[in-house]
Amino acid sequence: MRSVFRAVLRCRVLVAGVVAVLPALAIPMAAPATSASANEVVVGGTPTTTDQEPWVVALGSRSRFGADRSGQFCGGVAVGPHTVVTAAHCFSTEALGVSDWHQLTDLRLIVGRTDLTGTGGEEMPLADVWVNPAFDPATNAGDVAVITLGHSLPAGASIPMAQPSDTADYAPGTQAEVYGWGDTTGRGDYATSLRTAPVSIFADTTCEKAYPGGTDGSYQAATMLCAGAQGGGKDACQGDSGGPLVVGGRLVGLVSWGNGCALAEYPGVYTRVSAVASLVAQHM
Ligand code: 4AZ
Repeated sequence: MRSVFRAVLRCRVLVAGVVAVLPALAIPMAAPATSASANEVVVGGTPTTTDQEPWVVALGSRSRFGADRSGQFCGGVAVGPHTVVTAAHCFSTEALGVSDWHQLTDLRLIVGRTDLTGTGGEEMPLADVWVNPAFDPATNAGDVAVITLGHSLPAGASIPMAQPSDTADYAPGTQAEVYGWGDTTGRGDYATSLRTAPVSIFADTTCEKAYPGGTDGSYQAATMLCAGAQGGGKDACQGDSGGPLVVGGRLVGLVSWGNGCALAEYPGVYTRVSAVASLVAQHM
């Protein structure tokens, strides 16, 4: 698998052939829909804008992912004037095609561009990237990276990270919002304009039952949380990785992994921000 998009294609071929149950590994590996996602809009429901949610940012490389959507391949979240958090797996060799992000010379952070086919907002080079050395691609635990920018983001463009003391604010059943420019159907239909979907925080026991361990990853309540909709139909998907899950104006999760997209029995899994907030703060 050489790129996110090729991986998606490969899996779609698989799906077309047989109903295969193949788990998704983080961003580069798209899981086939077992059946449910055919008519579902994944990052669902509604368009939004970077004017309304200025802390939602995109990572792009035109040379690797094509120019039509500003090269977008992952999301990210501004958490400080010079700091963006995203998923560690967005910086994997599988995603970037090179082992060191410096080699992808047109890698940019895209800020303030709701519509990726336009030229609004700004494209910024990355000054530095800290990829969590403890990220475990087998379980997907610790899926966080911190990007430092050479110059400031627009004032007011950041969102606070949830802290361990905030955990009661997103108990199971709480509504959250996920944001991104990723696949809207689970069939490789990438959005050109920013979208958001409401999802519910699920109980850790539900997440553990869905992902007891195996090739797709294994759910670890201490460092992950999971969210979805009753009956499926609302979820993050390929291309949303690294983007925000927000409750009450706080960043509680980063899109990380899951089996397919929007399937009732397989919720989306997120990096638990409160578990990595102090680690992120050390790299700000
Ligand atoms: C991915 O591959 C991915 N449905 C992101 C989110 C989910 C699955 C896969 C959750 O980037």
